[in-house]
Amino acid sequence: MKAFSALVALATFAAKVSAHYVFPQFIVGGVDSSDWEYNRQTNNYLSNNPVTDVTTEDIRCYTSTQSGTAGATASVAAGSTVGFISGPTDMYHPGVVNVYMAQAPSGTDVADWDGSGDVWFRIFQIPPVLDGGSTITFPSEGMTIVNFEIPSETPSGQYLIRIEQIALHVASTYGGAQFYIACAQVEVTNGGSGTPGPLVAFPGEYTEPGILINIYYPIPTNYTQPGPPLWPSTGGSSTVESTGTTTVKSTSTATSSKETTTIVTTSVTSTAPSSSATAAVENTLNAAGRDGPEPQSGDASPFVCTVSNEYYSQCLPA
Ligand SMILES: [Cu+2]
Repeated sequence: MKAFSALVALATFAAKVSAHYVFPQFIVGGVDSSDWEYNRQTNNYLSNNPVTDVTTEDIRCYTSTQSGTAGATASVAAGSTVGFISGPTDMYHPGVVNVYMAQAPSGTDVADWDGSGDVWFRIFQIPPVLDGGSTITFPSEGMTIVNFEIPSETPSGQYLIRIEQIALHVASTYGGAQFYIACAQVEVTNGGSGTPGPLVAFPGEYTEPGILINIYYPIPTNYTQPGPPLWPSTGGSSTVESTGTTTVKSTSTATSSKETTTIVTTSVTSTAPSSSATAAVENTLNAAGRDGPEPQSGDASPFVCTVSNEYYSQCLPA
């Protein structure tokens, strides 16, 4: 019986680590939706397996093998709080969260729209917490509910809202990062008069910074959250000035003790930093050596990770 119990325990553990997760539920008006009510049913609704190829259409909403675009459209007020719920498990991988929105072209019902083109702006993030190389922690790890606000400046209209958790536990080789994705269909009401941006495309936006990274050794000293600057820019609203020019400054040094700071100052007549300026910033950041080397033998990593295939891996305390 003892051997049997051990076997059951092992099987349970194996099921847990391979279960993965999806985002079937949306929260609007404080009410949890049913599964895939407002969220488009994703390819992995049964397998829960992640997207690992950033160049595929599935990096957008992960719906390529689903017929039609399931889901109703939720009415949400600008400035209100909405959310996504993961299932069947919490987001048990270490990783970062981004939330994007994209407005359907006028005259197009969002339920019939694929979200292609330079249309996505980033409104929310849960980045890692770093302390200069001693530790890196991921606040989204273990979360089940991700709440965020629809910016009050968002114009009224129909939108897709895209959530992703980028799991980074096996991200030290190209194609190792795991994207857990869902897109909800919403109609924003009582909107503002903002001009969302910068606008990016999926696929297209993601390459390596913040995605190809070894989070275990050496412990990163800084981290580039994938994606364009948040809209509206956060934490620096007092620094936004009407200067008539658009400048993008960034500071990124190997000795920085906190995450990379990107300061965006934009004029009231400019909708967004130019893409070339953004690209320059990203190139500069990439040159900081964020993609750490592979672990060395005898390193100080607290985990040993075993990759069985692209969908199954586990990291255990060394
Ligand atoms: Cu996994």
